[in-house]
Amino acid sequence: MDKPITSASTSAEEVIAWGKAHQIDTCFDRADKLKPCPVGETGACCRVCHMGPCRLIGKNAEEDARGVCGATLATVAARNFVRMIAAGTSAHSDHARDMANTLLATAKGEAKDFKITDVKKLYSVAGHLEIEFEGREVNEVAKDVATKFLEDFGRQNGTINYIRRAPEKTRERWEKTGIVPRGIDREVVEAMHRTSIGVDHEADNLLSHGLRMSLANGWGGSMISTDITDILFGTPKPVQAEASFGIFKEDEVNLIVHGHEPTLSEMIVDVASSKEMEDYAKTKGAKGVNIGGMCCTANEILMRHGIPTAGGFTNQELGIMTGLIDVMSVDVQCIMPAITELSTKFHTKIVTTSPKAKIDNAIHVEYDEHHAKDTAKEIVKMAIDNFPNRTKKGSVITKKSPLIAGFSHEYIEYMLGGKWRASFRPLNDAIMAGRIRGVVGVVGCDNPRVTATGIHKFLIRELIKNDVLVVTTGCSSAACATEGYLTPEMALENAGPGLKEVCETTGMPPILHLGACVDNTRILTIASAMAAEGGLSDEIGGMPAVGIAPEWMSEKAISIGCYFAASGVPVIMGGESPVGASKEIKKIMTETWLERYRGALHFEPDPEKILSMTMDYIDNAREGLKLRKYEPGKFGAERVLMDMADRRQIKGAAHAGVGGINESEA
Ligand code: XCC
Ligand code: SF4
Repeated sequence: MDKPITSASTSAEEVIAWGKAHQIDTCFDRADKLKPCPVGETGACCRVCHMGPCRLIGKNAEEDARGVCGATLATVAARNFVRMIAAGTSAHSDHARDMANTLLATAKGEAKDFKITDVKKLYSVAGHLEIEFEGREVNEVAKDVATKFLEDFGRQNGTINYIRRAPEKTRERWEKTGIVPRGIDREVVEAMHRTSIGVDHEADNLLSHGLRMSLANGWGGSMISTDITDILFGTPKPVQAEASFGIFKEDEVNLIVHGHEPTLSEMIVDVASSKEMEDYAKTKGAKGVNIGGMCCTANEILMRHGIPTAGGFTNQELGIMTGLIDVMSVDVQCIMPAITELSTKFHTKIVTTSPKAKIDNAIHVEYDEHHAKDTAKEIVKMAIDNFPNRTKKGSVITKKSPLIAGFSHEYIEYMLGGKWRASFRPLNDAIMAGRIRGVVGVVGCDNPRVTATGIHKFLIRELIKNDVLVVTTGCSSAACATEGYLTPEMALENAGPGLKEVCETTGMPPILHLGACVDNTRILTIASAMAAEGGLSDEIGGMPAVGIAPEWMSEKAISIGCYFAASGVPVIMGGESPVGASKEIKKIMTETWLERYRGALHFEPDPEKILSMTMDYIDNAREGLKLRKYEPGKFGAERVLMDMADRRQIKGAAHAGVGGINESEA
């Protein structure tokens, strides 16, 4: 087999090797054994009706092949793609709906374990929603905010609220092409209708609706989720933490929360640190309860509490194979069903908590926001009770890396401009001067089909070396975290001289961890603020900015890629194209969308090509904006490298800046 390397992380490799020696299969082995279906992989298989499934293959499939109904390859591939957007949009938005319901229940006093933590954020959200907040009860404002958000889901006419947060020019493009989203649920239902047998057959028309639906995610569901999570649990600001398997503790109960939702995990974090639970853990011979995270649930509590992360998607099975996890509590999304079977080889208990996400052979402890703390207690107790059952078997673990995470829109603004004149001006200026060449979001999943986490790390290293500021979310940020990339030390050594200079003056690391996958919307609002600040593009399109999801696998990543493209950002997705069978579709996504929205969606498996395409987009955008031509090494070259003591100070400053926002918390 031509795939000897499975992960680009040394600690992951260690566990995988241990697994191999003990005949334990993981997603890496299964990916090797199970090659992707070549017809489905390129979008050429239609199974939307039972005259099929129709496989539109052959040398001249694009011209000649037809389904039983007469559907062309472009129709079939577009339909498949739109259904991916529908699923991805649904995942983020259904999560957002739960957040809105939790906010409403909290405001009404029905969810007693939750409270409004960040009143300042609540007010700023109320401002966006044109809800009066001055002189009103906090909970009354929160009730109105939650209600208004909930209306966005079922709205039949008009547009979703947050569309108004986009730059005017960006919005005009959507209006002109008829893709302003109405209701979140409505766009998904309409997508399922249009893609059912015998309805919409024109690829461009189908894909336009796909974009409208993705905007309902980006400027709707996901953005709502980010804002409500900030309101309930606090807007993130830099925190220090640790990552990788070394966060598991031999002498403490290890309870790992995995999935995407922050609500129950917040309660678990709270309960686990209580005296009651600590004392209880001691009765079972453990020194305490250690909480860790996986995937995006990890990102949520990492950014707000400095809870360590065991890593991203491909680390979930490996974590169990250390034999040190007493309970893995999962909520929704990106949970491999393989973990329950795997857990039987160890003492680990898998607990499912959402009525939407059960797994065979898991223990189900159902969460609802009205009894959040009780549920959390039950799970923490279960983990403690399971601690004495730990056996010695399991892979050795050798590593953990320090990190700084938690850069919200609000914090970046504060970090750049200070408390009284928070602004994106310095960032725009640095880009205009060419100190920073451009900004790239490296986001999304890690994937066992490639050298997992390797493409993320390759691209990020190259980008910062070329003076490109990197923002990261989701499992890409976990890939960075577990490898020690999210520290000023590690990154400053690798950043280009211009970027390094900016980082040194502002105390900002060159790789900013912005949060979970729903928090990609922070990138949208940051780009909008940069457009409003002036000096660069006056819309999101045309900025020297690119989005990359180099190892994507989830439908959510497709939805995210689309809302960035529609918002004006050129996006490059790694791997084979899920619409690769149709040249017509490739043309629509790259040429037509670029013309209409100044964004595009590419699929490119070759990491080197991803990098060069990214640089081309950035340099072309700079030229289009008539900015100074980027000259490598122009800035900072004469400066002496900072010594370690200086760097520590920067780290300290980033940490101390913490009190700067959220004054309203108190
Ligand atoms: Fe899932 Fe968000 Fe992908 Fe990671 S990055 S594998 S979607 S957890 Ni969103
Ligand atoms: Fe085949 Fe057309 Fe049915 Fe698709 S909709 S399965 S192409 S007959």
